[in-house]
Amino acid sequence: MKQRIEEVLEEIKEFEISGLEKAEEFRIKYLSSKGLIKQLFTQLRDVPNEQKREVGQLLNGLREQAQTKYDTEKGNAEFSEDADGGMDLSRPGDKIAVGSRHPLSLVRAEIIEIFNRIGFTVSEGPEIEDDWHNFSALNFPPEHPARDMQDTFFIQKGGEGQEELALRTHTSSVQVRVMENSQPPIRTISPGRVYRNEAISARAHCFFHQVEGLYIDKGVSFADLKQTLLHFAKEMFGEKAQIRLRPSYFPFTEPSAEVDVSCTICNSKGCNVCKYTGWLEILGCGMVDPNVLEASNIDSQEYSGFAFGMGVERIAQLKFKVNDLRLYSENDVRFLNQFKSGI
Ligand code: 2NL
Repeated sequence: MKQRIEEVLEEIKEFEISGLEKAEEFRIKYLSSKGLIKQLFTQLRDVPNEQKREVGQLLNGLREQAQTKYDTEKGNAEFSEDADGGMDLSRPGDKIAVGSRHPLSLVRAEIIEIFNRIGFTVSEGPEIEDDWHNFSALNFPPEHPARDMQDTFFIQKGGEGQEELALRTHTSSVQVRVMENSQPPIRTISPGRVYRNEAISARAHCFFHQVEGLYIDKGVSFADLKQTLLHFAKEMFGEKAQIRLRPSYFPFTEPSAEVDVSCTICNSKGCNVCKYTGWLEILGCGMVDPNVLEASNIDSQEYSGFAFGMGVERIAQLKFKVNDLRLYSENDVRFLNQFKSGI
C-alpha cells in the first residue's frame, strides 16, 4: 500500500496540466468520487491496524498535493485561455456613450464668436448683485416694478448697516462694472445666467441666459447699432435675414427699440411660428441713457454708446424650433441627444 501511494504521488507530480481539458482529466482521474485517491481511501480498510495511522497520513498528504496541483494549474489555464484563445480580437469594442453640448452652450458660443470677430471682448461678473449694479446705476427709478419682490429674487433685505442683495435680473450689471473700471472705447459682451421671480411654464422660467452687448466711444450712433445688429442677424440666421426695429422703452436706454428678424422658418411668407406676421422678436436695444454713463463716471458730453440684450433661449428656440422653455433645464437625453453637432 505504501508503495502504491508513492507511485501515485510520482504520477501526480509528472502529470502535465496544459489547458482546461487536461485539468478536468486530472480531476476525474485522481480527485473525483470515483477517482484513484478515493479508491485508495477505500482500501485503507484492509490495511493492518498498526499501519492504519501511518498509511492514513500518507493518503491525506497525497490528496492534499493533488488538490493543490489541480487548483493552481486550473487557475493558470483559465488565465492563459482568457488572455488569448478565449478572446475574439476582431470583435468591435464596446460603444462609449459620448455626451453632447447643450443647445444653449452651442448658441452662446456662436453669439460670442460673431461678436468676437467684430472686436467685442467677453466680460463676466457675479450672479449675486447689489442694488447699485443691478438697478440704480442703470437708471431704474426707486419705485420701478422690477425692484419689487414679485419680479426679483432678493436674498438679503437691506436692514440697518446691511446691503440689499439680489440675484441679478440681467447681465447689464456686469457692464456697469466694466464702465466703472475702464474708460472708452468700450466694446464688450456679457453672457450669463439671470433670474426672474416668475412661475415656470412653457414660455417663462425663473432663470434664463442672456448676452448683452455694450459699445461706447466718441460719435457712436443709432446707425452703428442698426448695422451691428443686422450683421449679427445675417451671421446667426443666414445671409437672407432682415431686421426691423420697433420703438420701445427701457430705463437704461434712450431711444430704445425692439428688434425683429425676418421669419427664417417661412421666409416671411407667414406661418404659425411668426403668427403670420413674417417677423420674430429677437432682442431689445437702444442708445445708452446719459444718466447711465454719468453714474459710472463716463462723460456723456464726450461719449455716446449703444447697448442691446438678447435671451439665448429665444435665439436657440428659433434656430432649433424648441417649443417649450422647460426642455432646456430638464436634462431629458431624448432632447439633448439631438444636438450632436459642434463636437
Ligand atoms: C432685452 C433688452 C437690453 C440693454 C439690454 C444695457 C446695458 C447697459 C446700458 C444700457 Cl450697461 N443698456 N443693456 C439695453 C437695451 C436692452 O435688453 O429684452 N433683453 C433680453
